[in-house]
Amino acid sequence: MAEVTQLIHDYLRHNKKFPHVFCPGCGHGIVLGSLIRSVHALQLPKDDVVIVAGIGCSGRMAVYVDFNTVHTTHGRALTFATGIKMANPKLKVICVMGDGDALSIGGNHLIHAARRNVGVTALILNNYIYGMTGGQCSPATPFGDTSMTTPHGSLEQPFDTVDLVTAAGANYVARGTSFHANMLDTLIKDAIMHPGFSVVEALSPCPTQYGRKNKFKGAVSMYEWLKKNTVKVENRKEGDTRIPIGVFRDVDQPGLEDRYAALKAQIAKKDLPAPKEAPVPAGECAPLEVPVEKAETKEQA
Ligand SMILES: Cc1ncc(C[n+]2csc(CCOP(=O)(O)OP(=O)(O)O)c2C)c(N)n1
Ligand code: SF4
Repeated sequence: MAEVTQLIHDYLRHNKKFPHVFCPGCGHGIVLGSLIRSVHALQLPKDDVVIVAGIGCSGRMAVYVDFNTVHTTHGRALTFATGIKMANPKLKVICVMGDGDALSIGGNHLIHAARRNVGVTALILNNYIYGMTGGQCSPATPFGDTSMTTPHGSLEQPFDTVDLVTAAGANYVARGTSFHANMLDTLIKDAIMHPGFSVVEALSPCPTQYGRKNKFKGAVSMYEWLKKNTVKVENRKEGDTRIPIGVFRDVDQPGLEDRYAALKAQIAKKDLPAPKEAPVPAGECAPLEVPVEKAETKEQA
């Protein structure tokens, strides 16, 4: 207990920014605890850590923690995070987003951060819904589930975050849940230390919006659901319909900031490879004849 109190004093802006906004039973507080325990276990100096967040209940994390923090606009957190990492690659930049933030308005930034493989950790808190704004459907809302904007059930298939960022090129991709807090600590620690773009999706119950609309009896039943409906990816057998959790991709491609630093060093040493020649078009090219209308001047008229 004393250790937890110490962590609260060390890592939270407890005397400035509390009480917090999280509803009773919300999974976001558990993910916040995991994030703090991970940074603490890695012994990272607080000044070397930057938390960048968008807008949403999940985005409030950036307000509560006592690191360098930037609470940005909805959907754009990854753009700020990319800039911070490129400007100062020695920082550990952790970008906290909800599923709406990361997959809907910010979906474009997510796939491009993965494609660029920039050295940022994206922590995506997936509660299957827009929590903060009253429970609208998100790109992660499961097919058939109810939300404020899908009262008869969603007709759309959701994104699979893991598949999406894996296909787009992220170096490290993992999924955990707020129920499996110890595993989540490990995944976040690994992600923070991994070079290149790392993504941890945390399935994190929203009892107030998603839970009520989808007939869960309360927060406890949502955690029981997570326990029953997930399986470690290494134990998954063919035909198992439970949600796999664990590490899905773990490769070591250099991050964008490393490739950029290498190029800068080459330029400084004037040690650049010759530029690639422009491709020669195949076949004969007839000069393009563009009809030019002669404008009549006043004198000619
Ligand atoms: C540009 C812009 N569009 C919309 C909003 C309104 N808005 C605030 S939070 C949010 C969605 C939050 O859902 P999510 O990102 O899943 O986070 P959660 O609250 O569930 O943690 C929206 C649509 C906004 N603040 N800015
Ligand atoms: S609305 Fe949902 S996501 Fe937001 S704090 Fe409440 S339980 Fe958590």
